[in-house]
Amino acid sequence: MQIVSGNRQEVELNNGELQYAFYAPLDHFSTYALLPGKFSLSAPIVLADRYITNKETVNIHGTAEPDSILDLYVVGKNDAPPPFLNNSGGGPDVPIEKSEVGTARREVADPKGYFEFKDVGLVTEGKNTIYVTSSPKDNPEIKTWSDVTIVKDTVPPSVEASQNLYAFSPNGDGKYDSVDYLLKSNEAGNIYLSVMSNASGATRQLLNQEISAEANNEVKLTWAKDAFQLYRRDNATGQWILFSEIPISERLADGAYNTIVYAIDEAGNIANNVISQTIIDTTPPAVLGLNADPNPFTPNDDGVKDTTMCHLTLSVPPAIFSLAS
Ligand SMILES: [Ca+2]
Ligand SMILES: [Ca+2]
Repeated sequence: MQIVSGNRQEVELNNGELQYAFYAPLDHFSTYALLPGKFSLSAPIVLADRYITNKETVNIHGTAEPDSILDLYVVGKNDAPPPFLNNSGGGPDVPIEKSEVGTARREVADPKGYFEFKDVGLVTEGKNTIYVTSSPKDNPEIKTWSDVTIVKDTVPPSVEASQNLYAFSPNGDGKYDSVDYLLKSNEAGNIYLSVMSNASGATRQLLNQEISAEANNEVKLTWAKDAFQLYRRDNATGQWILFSEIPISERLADGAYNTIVYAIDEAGNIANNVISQTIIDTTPPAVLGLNADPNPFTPNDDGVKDTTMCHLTLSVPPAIFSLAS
């Protein structure tokens, strides 16, 4: 192409396509070897190895025009956009070395267009936007770009767990046959609930359940005689809907069971444990003693020892008894 003084070359956005535009004063006739009217440069495809992370860095990779020059900008949620976004055409961008936002690095797409930026530092807790611009090797003025959002989260979730009974008797008699646990995490991720048995002095895991959870959305786990049942609330009605069931194939011994609840957020941060105890007590109360006074008594209305006072001593399990009121 013949260089003409006073010309202007730009890339313009027309109908969603970037087009190369060449302007020159036509004060004389020359023969220009112009490129076809459209200049095609596809925007890079930008991917990350993690989109929510509790790490300081992330790996960015993708594809771009083969051999194109790629610049990377990391912009924190409170930072101004990178200079090239403020550029309204003409003039080069602020050189990346002098960029005041985020960090910047440069790579070259390989002959097949693949590129990778390793260990890109995230600049802020929360949302980080990573921009990758692509320019042809010999034409840095022409730029396309894509971005990807990475959330850095180093704060552990907090989990809440409560139960409606501290002791129950899963024997199918219709009384205190199950216990409900309500579980909630303040962040999206997973809630984990394990039930440990200490029967016969050996610690054994009865249940180790991973439950996917939305932020502040309660789930309910019911421990009954034959199964652990997981319920979620129906969004429309608010009713508990049975979601899954884990059968219990053994008769569980009376005694104390520990439940341990914790949560892991989507970035992998782990909540503190909430540890609680649940007692299984299926032993019916037995009459341990009966004392009558007077004994014997003679209910014959003769006015002598017609009544008696009975004193019963019962083996009512104190835990059940206190909850029965
Ligand atoms: Ca978190
Ligand atoms: Ca019962």
